[in-house]
Amino acid sequence: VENIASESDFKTLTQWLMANTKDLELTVLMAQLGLACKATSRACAKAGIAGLFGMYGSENSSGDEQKKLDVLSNDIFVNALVKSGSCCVLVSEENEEPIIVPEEVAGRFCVAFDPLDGSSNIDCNVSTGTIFAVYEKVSPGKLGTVKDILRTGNDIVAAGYCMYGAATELVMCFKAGKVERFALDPSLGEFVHTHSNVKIPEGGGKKIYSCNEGNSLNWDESIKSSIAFFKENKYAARYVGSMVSDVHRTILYGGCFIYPADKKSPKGKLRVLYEGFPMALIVEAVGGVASTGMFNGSIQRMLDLVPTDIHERCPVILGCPRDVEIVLSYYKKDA
Ligand code: AHM
Ligand code: MG
Repeated sequence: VENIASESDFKTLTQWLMANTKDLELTVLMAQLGLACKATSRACAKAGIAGLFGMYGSENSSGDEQKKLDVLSNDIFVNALVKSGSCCVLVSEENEEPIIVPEEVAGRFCVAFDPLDGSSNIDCNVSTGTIFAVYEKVSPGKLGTVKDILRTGNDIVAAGYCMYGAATELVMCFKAGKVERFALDPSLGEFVHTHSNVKIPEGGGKKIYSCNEGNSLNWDESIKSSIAFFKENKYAARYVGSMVSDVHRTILYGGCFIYPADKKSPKGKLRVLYEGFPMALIVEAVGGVASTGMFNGSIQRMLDLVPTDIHERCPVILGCPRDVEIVLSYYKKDA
């Protein structure tokens, strides 16, 4: 449902949250996530002027070298979430260990996030994004534990992403709910609600496949056959290299996004908790499919995975049912 805001009648993220969540603590948390997205958007927009491009000079949890904007955006999210009083455990791509929030300021929720995904695109001003998943604490007491967040994707209570592109857009969804779209109005400094109940195009939309074909020599036969099928059927190739942008396009235009396991990376590249799960939840909620493809001996629905490590990886095959089913059918045939 399109709901383009007029100059005199619009709904901000805070107004939308107050009208649509009965849970005050969750409202506070989502508003703080929105605030951190705005601060990150501001940092990306003025990076060239403020000297924020380039390396920071250290490595993150996965051994990737950190950029200045990786570190800054991580600080923005950690500070906003700890101060919100609504979180007990934070897992960030940029922190090797989970952050256990001190008891005095702890709340009910656990958040896994990648503060600035698409690092390779930062310095040349190509779109990046933030991805997040929210769980509700299950262990007793005020202090959270890592077990509160090492859970299947089916337990997620809210998930979303923010894209720092030509416009800054926030897309989010509460468990089993509708997917909502907000755009940052820079002059107002507020996220304004633009679309309700976002759906992937019926029938699959544009014929687009999205993957890093530079890895194709390492792919398994099923992925090779799938991409060959897409080419034979006149699909277009589109790959930004920022998961948020590639998934956002897939949701709005259709097609599929693939980051498979391959000979070099038998678990794939993307991380379960703060890349795979939140995107899988959103993609399913818009009517798409999110799978791992053949992984550990079977084809698995991504949200059914149970991570045992906070930085665990998984292969990702997601998008419209038309195209994901093609990939899965090759996996079934080759099994
Ligand atoms: P990052 O978290 O280090 O930025 O890596 C994640 C990104 C995703 O945004 C994107 O889908 C993928 O890595 C691109 O990887 P590649 O450069 O191998 O194609
Ligand atoms: Mg990432």
